[in-house]
Amino acid sequence: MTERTLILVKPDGVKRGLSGEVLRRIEAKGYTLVAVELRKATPELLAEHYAEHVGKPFYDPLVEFMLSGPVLAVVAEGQRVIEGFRVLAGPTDPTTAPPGSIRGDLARTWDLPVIHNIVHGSDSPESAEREIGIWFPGI
Ligand code: YYY
Ligand code: MG
Repeated sequence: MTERTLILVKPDGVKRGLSGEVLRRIEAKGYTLVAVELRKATPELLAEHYAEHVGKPFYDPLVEFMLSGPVLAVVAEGQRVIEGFRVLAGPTDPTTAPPGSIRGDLARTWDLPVIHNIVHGSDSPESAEREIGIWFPGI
């Protein structure tokens, strides 16, 4: 089934010049780019985007990190792209994310209060619809 997902290249990825590499991997897999926009997040937008994490120990450092520079907001479309991009990204912890995945190939763990792992990808059809509405209302 064709579906859409919300992908972010986080500030670490943008700063390290990896936006093009992430887009390349999305397109090489055969997914279609529907929207791509360099954006500055806000605390309000992040409270919506990361609603499930508000109040957790890593939430404040996560927001600070996500505000530390621009993010590349992307909507991608394709067959099972929500699950498929999560596999391209790899697991949350870049140290154990397998080689071949974005996080496994391009990120490592730093001694920081929050994990820097280059990309975000929606984790379910419900999350994808909600997150696309937050970042690209009216798309
Ligand atoms: O969906 P995903 O990004 O893989 O992980 P989430 O559990 O949704 O957490 C969002 C974000 O928060 C994660 O990418 C890194 C950070 N984080 C963290 O620093 N420490 C944790 N124990 C859990 C998540
Ligand atoms: Mg998540």
